[in-house]
Amino acid sequence: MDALHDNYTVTEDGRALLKKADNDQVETVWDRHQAQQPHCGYCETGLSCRNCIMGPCRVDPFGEGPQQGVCGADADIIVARNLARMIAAGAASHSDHGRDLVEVLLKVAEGKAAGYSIKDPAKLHSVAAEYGLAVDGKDDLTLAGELAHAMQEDYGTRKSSVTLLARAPEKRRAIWEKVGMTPRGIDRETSEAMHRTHMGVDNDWVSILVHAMRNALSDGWGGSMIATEVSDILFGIPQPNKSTANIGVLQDDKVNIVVHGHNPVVSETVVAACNAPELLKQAEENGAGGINLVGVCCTGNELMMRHGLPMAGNHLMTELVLVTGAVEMMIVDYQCIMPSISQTAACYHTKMISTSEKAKFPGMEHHEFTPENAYQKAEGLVKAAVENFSRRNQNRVAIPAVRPQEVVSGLSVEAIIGALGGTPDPLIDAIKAGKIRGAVGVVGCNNPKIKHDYGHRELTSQLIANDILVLDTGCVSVAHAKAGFKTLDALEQAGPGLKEICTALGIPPVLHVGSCVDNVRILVLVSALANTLGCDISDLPVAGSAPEWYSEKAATIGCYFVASGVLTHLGPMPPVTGSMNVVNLLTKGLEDVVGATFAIEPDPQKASRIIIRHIENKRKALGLDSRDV
Ligand code: CUV
Ligand code: SF4
Repeated sequence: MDALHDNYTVTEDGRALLKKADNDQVETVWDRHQAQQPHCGYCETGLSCRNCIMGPCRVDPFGEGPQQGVCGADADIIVARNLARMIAAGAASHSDHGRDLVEVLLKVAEGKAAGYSIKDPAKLHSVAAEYGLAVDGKDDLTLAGELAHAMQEDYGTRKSSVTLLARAPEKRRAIWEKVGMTPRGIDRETSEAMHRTHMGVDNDWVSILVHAMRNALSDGWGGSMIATEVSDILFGIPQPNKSTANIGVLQDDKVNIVVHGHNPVVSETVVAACNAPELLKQAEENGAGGINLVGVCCTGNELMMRHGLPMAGNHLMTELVLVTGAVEMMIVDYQCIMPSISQTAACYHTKMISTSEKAKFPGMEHHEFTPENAYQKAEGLVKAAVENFSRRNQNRVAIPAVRPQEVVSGLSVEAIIGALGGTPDPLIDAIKAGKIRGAVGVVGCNNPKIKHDYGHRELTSQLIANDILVLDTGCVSVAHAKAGFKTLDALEQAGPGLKEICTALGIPPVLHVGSCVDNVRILVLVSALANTLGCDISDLPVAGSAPEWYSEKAATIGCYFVASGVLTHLGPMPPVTGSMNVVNLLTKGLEDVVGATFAIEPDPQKASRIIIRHIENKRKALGLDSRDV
């Protein structure tokens, strides 16, 4: 069994907990992944369709069985439609997260959201100005209301393009205009994606995919960007901070509360409640040494970025965190929350709490959070967690003895520019001088198809050793944190040029820029670099990578990176191999359309070489020195 666990994860805490899960007879995501083998080949290649009930249909990849669905759709059409629906779901998820934040902003403006406030009025003013609002002499709440309404307009269809698209370099916007990818309303593009992929609508696979890219852009430069900006306005722009990561952040003698999901709207109020003096006093009275709030997944990332909150683990660790038996309560919002986790929790004393009407789970207690009641709800939940401490079954508690790894977090674009002394110029100079070869956003999830955190660690260690600056978000950022990449000590593993520059700036070689919606911070940064250099994003020596992605949201992120001109590597293969036309378009043809493609390579070593070669080629094209790889 131990050998098997070594195949599941590269992490020490993960292996220890897999062993405990076995002893405790708790099933994990890896067990269920085994039980699914072999996966359906039609679905894996994208060749099955159930878009209508003349079907379900499938196309035989070997050319022997049927080559068309009942309606006549062939492999190209079916694969393209399936991919488009995947991207629509990802765009819908991130953009709906943004919408919830805009609604909180509006309630704050109306004085109806007692637990929230405007933490960053300067950002409120600057974003409002970008929306063309008259900001002078207006008080914060009036402006917040106007901005919320203007953002809601972006979701609809009344404009020819989403507002924040203006942040993209002019050359990039011209490309989108030319190829028909300029995103109009956020909801419009997603809704249109569903329309186009209905039986008998868009049956030109190229045109389906062009729209899918436009849909992804409506999220990247629309819904997700709004999510990040409003989070900063409401909760503050992240600034560099010190934190810790891995399972060792759970504490034996304290009330452990874990927040899980993506939207900081709920968890920010939990942070506040955990500091309430009367609750801390109650924890003591119950025999606990205090309240220990930690995060997992992207909700954890949001709180780590803004509060330096400790991080217990990423996607594949979410069940295992509960297997410690030391968690009094897990509070979830939405996205990437495996419905299995309430079964896991049922083996221990852990209380499981859902908070959003759109994300309910069997076996969880539901406590609906609204902007009006959020803080009160949070207080009530923390109180219940404190009370649950005495119900711990000490025989089943075992937190693996790993020392929490130190982490530097909070590298928002504002913080990065701050570290650079107020302008992106020092970074550009370092790139021009060849000390830093380029930058890569390593982002995305875990997937049991890939050894947990292996892809992230391997790829990133190669990149930094080759003088490439790494920015991370999502589950990758947790993997990197646990591997120790986000400390100044990690500069020992960096190439000489990267080490020199990062040492001078006092930053690690791997920068935590946030959660998955915060991938837009990378778009903002590359736009700033391109604008300063007077070039397009596709001219820059940069790339994106999702070595262990699993989710529909990650597919959408990959698409908006590529459509924005950034070569993007994917570890796991998306379900497209049933159509060589689609594969060729994604991995080659898009170069002529948007100046970037996908590169698909499960082996992180090989992937690093693809990325390094790409960066050196881009350097050459810019007239900078380039190394042979
Ligand atoms: Ni989005 S990164 S599993 S929690 S999308 Fe979720 Fe953040 Fe992947 Fe991880
Ligand atoms: Fe079959 Fe066409 Fe219906 Fe899909 S849309 S299920 S291919 S008939």
